Amino acid sequence: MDISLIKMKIDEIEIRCVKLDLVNPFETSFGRFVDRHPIIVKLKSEGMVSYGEAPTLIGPFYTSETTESAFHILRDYIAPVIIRKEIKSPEDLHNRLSFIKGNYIAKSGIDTALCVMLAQERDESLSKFLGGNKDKIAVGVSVGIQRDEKGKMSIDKLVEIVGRYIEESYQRIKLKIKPGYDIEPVKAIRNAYGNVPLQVDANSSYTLSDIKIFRELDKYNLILIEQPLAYDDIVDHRKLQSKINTPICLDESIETLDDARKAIELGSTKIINIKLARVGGLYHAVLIHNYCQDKNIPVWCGGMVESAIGQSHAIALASLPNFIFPADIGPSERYFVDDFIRPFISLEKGYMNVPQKPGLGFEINEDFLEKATFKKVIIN
Ligand code: OSB
Ligand code: MG
Repeated sequence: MDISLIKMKIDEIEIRCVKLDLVNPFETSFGRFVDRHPIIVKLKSEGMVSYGEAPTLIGPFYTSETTESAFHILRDYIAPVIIRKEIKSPEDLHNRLSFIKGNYIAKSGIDTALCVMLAQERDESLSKFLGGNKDKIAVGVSVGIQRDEKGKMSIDKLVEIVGRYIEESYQRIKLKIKPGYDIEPVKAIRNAYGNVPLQVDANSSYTLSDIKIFRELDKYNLILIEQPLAYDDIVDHRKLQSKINTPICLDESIETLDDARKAIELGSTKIINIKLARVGGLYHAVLIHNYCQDKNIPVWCGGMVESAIGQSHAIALASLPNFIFPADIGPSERYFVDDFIRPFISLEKGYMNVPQKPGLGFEINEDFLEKATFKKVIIN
């Protein structure tokens, strides 16, 4: 990211909590969701506007943050230190925010809006601004735990849904697993579809005492196992990695560049899921990407069912060279009944085009943004 000599005076910050209805419920080891509650941040600067997203969950189920906590941090701690200030670069922004401990998802809301604004000011696409060099990115799909009409977990339904995604040319399948729903779904997919690119995500639902399950999973040629153990652990992950062949890929445990460095040095992770919101936004996502590239650790771009605004930031990020494995980035129609971008972001044979227009590269539908909003504040 080139950080030379541009200055943006932030004239107005709009922070909105929005609700988006999902087309299908999304279930992981930490819960089942029928809608999403991210925060959309809109910045105004000298006649230009830009949009950021803090893709919070309604409760502290994935990380400790929530929609309300991020709204509070954005309104009461982030906005006051940047409103009517000249911001020179993403680095300058994060220096001003460094007094705020944690709260990475909240910070990503302002970071993404600012990066889009700076790219726009320089007449560059967000991808180019970040140092991206791909014009399309490979995408995979994260498939939640499936249930039948009676609410019982259903492997048959999972097999059917995965079949449809394979037909749609998704480049990799990721299955959500949890204790009691792990070997069986993996085995069923291998039996039905052979050696398709497959990985699993436990969202920190196991402990070291489950080693037998991981030894068993080791037989299925998985690309990786994502975040098997506690969200804040890197020591037990190292112990687990030393006992299995399948690469462990940390998600929840990596919130900073230092977390990445320590986990790599310890041998706790062989691949990193870089989720830009979880690491405080695009600036730190790029730093972690660069560090991992230097250490020969491949990365891929994770997602958290972002709106199209957040997906567009992720597409730009995933265009950087060390994003080796397919991304958890999806077309709007797979996730939401309606979304903020017109036309919907779409998928072509398992790839997404990286917009080359300046800034975000997509048009925002303000009418739907207003309709989806349940709480907002404007600071100027
Ligand atoms: O762990 O990767 C995760 C969604 C919300 C919170 C955490 C995770 C996820 C996903 C969604 O897996 C992937 C996607 O955006 O399609
Ligand atoms: Mg994950």
